[in-house]
Amino acid sequence: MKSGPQESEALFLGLDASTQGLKAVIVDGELRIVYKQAVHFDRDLPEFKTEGGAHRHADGKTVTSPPLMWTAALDLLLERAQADKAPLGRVAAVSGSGQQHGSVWLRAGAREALRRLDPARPLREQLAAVFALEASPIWMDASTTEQCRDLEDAMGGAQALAELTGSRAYERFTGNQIAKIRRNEPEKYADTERIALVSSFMASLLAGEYAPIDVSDGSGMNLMDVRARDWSDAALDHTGPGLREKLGAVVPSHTVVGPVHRYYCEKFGFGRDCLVLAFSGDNPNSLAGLRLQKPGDIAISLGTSDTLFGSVSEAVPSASEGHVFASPVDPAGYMVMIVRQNGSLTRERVRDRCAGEDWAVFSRMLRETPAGNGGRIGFYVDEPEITPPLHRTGLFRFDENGRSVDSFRPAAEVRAVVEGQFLALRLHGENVGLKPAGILATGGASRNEEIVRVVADVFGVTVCVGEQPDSAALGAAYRALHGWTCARAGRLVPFSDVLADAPPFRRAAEPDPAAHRVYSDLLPAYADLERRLLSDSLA
Ligand code: 5FX
Repeated sequence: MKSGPQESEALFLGLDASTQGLKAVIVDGELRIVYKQAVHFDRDLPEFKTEGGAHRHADGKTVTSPPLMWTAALDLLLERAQADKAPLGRVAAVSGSGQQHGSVWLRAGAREALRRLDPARPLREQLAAVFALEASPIWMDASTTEQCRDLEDAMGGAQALAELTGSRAYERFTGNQIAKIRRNEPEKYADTERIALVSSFMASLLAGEYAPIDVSDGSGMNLMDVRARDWSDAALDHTGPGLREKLGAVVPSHTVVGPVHRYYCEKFGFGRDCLVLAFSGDNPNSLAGLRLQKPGDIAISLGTSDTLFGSVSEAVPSASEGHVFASPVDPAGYMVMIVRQNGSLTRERVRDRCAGEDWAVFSRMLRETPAGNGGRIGFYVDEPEITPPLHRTGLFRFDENGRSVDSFRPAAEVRAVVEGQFLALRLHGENVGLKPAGILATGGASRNEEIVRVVADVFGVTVCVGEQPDSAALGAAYRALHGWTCARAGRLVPFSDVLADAPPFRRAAEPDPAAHRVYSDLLPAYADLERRLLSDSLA
């Protein structure tokens, strides 16, 4: 970043309102982290009686969180920062991240309450009465299957809805939650002046004004035309009357919401010209935090579930896999996200059964077996799979002729689980238009060199590794810097320009062209077998 003497003092705050807590990361103009703080909802705000930040209801499907807890957490976090003498006065801009899909229902009068915030009284006291719903539905909620089917029917089917909004109907997506509340609690729907996402609600607290929803988090609602980057009238009309007004505008992710409210200046020492930038969802912010700004930049997070997300230039939405969101860092681009349920725990089960519970043995078996496993293919479905939607669990193994077999020898089993996972990510990534240019592997399994080698060979690109703890909060801080830079320049500055000083990630594996060819040749057979399993699973 080019900076004058004053600018060199400027700092950028990223907040992350996740399911379990609220975090803050402050970076300087060279992207160095200068401060971190966190509030843990269960531990630090026990009066809200959450478990993992949420309330699971007796029906087993409804999951909510109290928005007043998120409100109280902001005061607590900033009090802690102030007690630590964090340099809040030098924060030039703040942006943030919220768990995706969750909604905050604000009644008539909430806007006035936000505008009138009084630094002499805590937020929770001043805002206790603004919520039309005291329990906000969050992303873990699975109670809206009926609304999902209704929406898909009304929009011409799952693929048509995906074409329009970037995803088929998902229970957790906000539009379906809105449709349920509108039907079950019409008086609360009527009483609601603004429906915010968790992200835009947190931005509203800081700005003391209703903050718009950004296009990237707005893509997780089944309500936005993902290409036009505006609400879809057809989806809105189906979901509830007057919804465009209740949702407010949907804006590019680098939009300035306004200056921080004087509440934060007087109480915590923020500068009066500190800007609030639009907040976004946690996955979009992680994309920013992992610096995946160019089409083809991908991250694969190898955790309990394996998640792939990356930047693409075209939207190729699919009803059977993944999500297409508007990009949080490129107003003309998109991001795709694919989640595979059977990740680390599935690898671990195979390790325990076949490699004496030892990762070193697991790695040796990978080293000693050939790429492509002699044509053997396995599907290890310990839990119902999300991508592809395979509800039948079990272990399904096929020999080189596509014949179902009961077992593989241990080393072939080890190779089959790893290859199967990455072939699936490649296949489903390609189905939503992903053309990888480079991969950043994160999460526990990215420390295993042999696993990373399979990733490089399956995708045919260089794999870098690097941990980026708190990537959503960090991404929000980077976006604060980006939005602030654009505001000062009076034009869109490419996100890559503000990341120019970021240290590179470590290159961990280069693809072997011969091995990559083997996988490319194997992929059609893998796709056929997967189709077979899917149709058997539906039968
Ligand atoms: C994404 O679609 C999800 O539902 C989750 O990753 C939430 O964003 C977690 F906060």
